[in-house]
Amino acid sequence: MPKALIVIDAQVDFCPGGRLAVEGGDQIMGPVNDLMADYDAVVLTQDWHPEDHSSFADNHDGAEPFSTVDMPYGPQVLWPRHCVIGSPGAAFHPVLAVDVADMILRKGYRPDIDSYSAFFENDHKTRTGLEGYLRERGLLELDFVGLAHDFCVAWSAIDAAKLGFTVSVIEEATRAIDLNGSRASAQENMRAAGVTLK
Ligand code: VGL
Ligand code: ZN
Repeated sequence: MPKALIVIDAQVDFCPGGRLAVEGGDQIMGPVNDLMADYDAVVLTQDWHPEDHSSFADNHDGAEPFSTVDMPYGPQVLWPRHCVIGSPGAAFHPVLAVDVADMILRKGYRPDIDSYSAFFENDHKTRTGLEGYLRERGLLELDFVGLAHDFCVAWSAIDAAKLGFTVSVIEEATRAIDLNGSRASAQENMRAAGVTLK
C-alpha cells in the first residue's frame, strides 16, 4: 500500500532558541531526513499564524502563556507568540530536507481558530484538505513524525486513524512539550484511536 511520511511542524520556533521551543526538537531533523527515502510521498506541515491569532496569550488581556481559555469551539491553550506568517521562526528548520517534499500544507492561518491537526482545525469540523490530497494519491498508510509529539503530531495521528488511514507515529523522530502530563495523555489517546507507536 502506498505510504506517506507526514512531517508535522518541523519549524524554527519549535526548536531550542525558538518562541515555543520543544526540548530536543532540533535533534529530530537528521532522523526525519533519513526516513524520507523510504516513502512514496513526503508531506510537510507548517504552523502559520497571523499576528492577531487567538491562540497567542499576548492577544488576550492579562492572560499568561500556557493557560487555557474557552473558545466557541472548546478549550484552547494560550501559547507564546510563535510561527507568525513570514517570520524567521515560522521557517522550516535549516537541517530539514524541505526539497524532498511533494506537498507543504499550512495550517492555523485563520485568526479565530487554531489548528493542531493537519486534517481538521480545532473545531474538529473545518477541513484542511489534506485527507482529499492523500486519498486522491492512494496514500492510505501514514507515518507521522515532527513537533510537537503531544499536540500537533498526536491530534493529526488521531484524526488520520478516525478517518480510516493506517497510522503510526515514529517516536524517536518526535519530541513532546509535556504540559501538565500532556505527553502521557496523548499516548493513551493515540493508542485508544488505533495509532501504532513505533
Ligand atoms: C503546536 C502548539 C501551538 C505544535 C503548534 O506544532 O504542536 N503546538 N501550535
Ligand atoms: Zn501554533
